[in-house]
Amino acid sequence: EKEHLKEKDKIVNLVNKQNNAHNKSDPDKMKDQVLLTLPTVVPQRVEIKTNLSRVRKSGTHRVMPLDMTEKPRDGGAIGQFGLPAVVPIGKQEEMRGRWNEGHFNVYLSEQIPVDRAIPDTRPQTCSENLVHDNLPTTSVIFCFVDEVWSTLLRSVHSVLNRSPPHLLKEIILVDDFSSKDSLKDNLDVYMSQFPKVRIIRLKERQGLIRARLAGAAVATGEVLTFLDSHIECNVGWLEPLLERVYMDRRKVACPVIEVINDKDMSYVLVDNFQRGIFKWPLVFGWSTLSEEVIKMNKLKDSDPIRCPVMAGGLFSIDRKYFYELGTYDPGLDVWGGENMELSFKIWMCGGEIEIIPCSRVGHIFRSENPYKFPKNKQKTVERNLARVAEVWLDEYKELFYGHGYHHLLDRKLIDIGNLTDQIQLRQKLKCKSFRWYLENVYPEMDAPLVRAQGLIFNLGARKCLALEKGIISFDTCDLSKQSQLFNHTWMRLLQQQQSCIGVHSLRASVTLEPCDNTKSHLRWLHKSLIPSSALMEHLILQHIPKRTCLEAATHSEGIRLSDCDPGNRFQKWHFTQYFTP
Ligand code: LR7
Ligand code: MN
Repeated sequence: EKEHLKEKDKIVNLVNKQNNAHNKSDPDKMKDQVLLTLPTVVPQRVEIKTNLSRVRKSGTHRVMPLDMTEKPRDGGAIGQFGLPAVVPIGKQEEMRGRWNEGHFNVYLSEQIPVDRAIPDTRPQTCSENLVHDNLPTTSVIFCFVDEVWSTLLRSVHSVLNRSPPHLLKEIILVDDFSSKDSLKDNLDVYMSQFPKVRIIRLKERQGLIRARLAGAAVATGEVLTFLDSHIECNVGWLEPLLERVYMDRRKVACPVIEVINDKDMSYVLVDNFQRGIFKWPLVFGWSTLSEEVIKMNKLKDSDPIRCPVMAGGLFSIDRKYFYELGTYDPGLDVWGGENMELSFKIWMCGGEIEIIPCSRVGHIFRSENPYKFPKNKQKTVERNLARVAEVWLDEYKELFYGHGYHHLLDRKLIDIGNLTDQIQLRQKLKCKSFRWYLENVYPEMDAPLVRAQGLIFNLGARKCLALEKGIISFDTCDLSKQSQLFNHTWMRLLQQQQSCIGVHSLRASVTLEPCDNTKSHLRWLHKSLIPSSALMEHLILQHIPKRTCLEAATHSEGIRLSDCDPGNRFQKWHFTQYFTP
């Protein structure tokens, strides 16, 4: 109950902090905004009109009206207005045959107009929001590899059709060495009708991280807007993002990511009040703010939501700020982890990440990547995450490695590359610690630095382990004695200060060694030998396949290794305090 209340307070604090921070933007601009309520002050603001009916008024642009929802080019087409499309009976096989081209319904995507209308899913309250009329321009960057043709076009059209022309400086398509020649030739021809679209071709596969950097390098807009290449921008998507960046250049603004159904291509709106979070070992996820928090803070569904981490693919960032932050770690390969890297960098080095509910973009979520990884996918992502952990997590990197990534610590087997530049960058920017990040940005995160701590009590001997003058022995349990206090760390070390309990390689006897996270012979699993039991009892030496348990030696007052035996009380150990279930 108490814990629960503490949790609640933490969340409330966070949201309060969030709300305060909202008002802490650039003081000049805040003043500007206040002044704007007086009619005599010049800068004008434009209202983003929100109309919640499916249909929105069309613009006047001759080639591609700003928004085509009222009178779409082909009102009767399938998938029009974001409605589910159906594959005719006779086409089922063709549909299945083409699925793997993109790991979604490629057949249907081709039938749906490239400029279809989708429902305007913005919350009603967005209509009360105003934006400045002198917003910065943006370069929209799509990088892609072997993207499905129809989907790529729909992504580009949605930007062309639903972005105010004066704010859209250019669209940069970065082809990350696609293998299909047809895609290449057709794209050149097709895009030549749009002066704002530029195509960049990478000479070898770089992966999305370096592909984005290649796009950013040639961008001329004041703000960079990155998008995945299988998206549909919704009505009014751009202005609220640019408004946020304009108000404070250290704000990184993300749209709400809605779902384009991979099976029927329908546009599905998502729940409000979701934020991007991560769980160990650095796994991205969504989490909904609780009713309570929303009520207590009187959050409107159009209020920006601060996010500990971003999903990764869709965001606007001030171009110069992106470079001040040192962009992405260019040592990250192909896919994965870059969203964590940039998120930690932004927060720890003075910026903020927000989801802007008045900006909405649909994304096709696919079950598999439709392109090949030059190396194995898992290994690529792991290596990327290890780079992120080493540069940004400080002492908390043990939580990352300790959640299933021990093997990454063996640098003889896994080369994560040189990190000097990244570490120097963090120092140069005087970024805050990961502890600060956890306490201030993501206090709900469970991040105990060790798995268990305190006395290590032996059930058979009814005494506690003690370490005195470099010798391991038993003593009457006493919490006030430093010599009896140990940690069971995330690397599974049994640690007291710099000393760890290990095993002599030849004699198989218990010894003390300087702690070293890379040494597997110092790792002890703490668990029950009875399969269904939740109790942690036996301390099992991990590196010996035969499973050897730590046992209190009844006569000698010492400890030894023995074959594991679920019934032996002298092999059962308990710590004073556990941080893991
Ligand atoms: O080698 C590559 N080169 C590329 O150019 C690999 C990919 N790409 C392109 C690809 O064509 C696509 O346009 O990069 C873009 C992202 O790749 P996806 O669509 O395969 O990624 P995803 O949507 O599965 O994954 C999410 O996490 C990625 C981690 O690296 C990126 O950050 C993606 O941008 C990100 N997508 C989103 O945030 C959309 C919402 C998904 C969620 C949650
Ligand atoms: Mn994607």
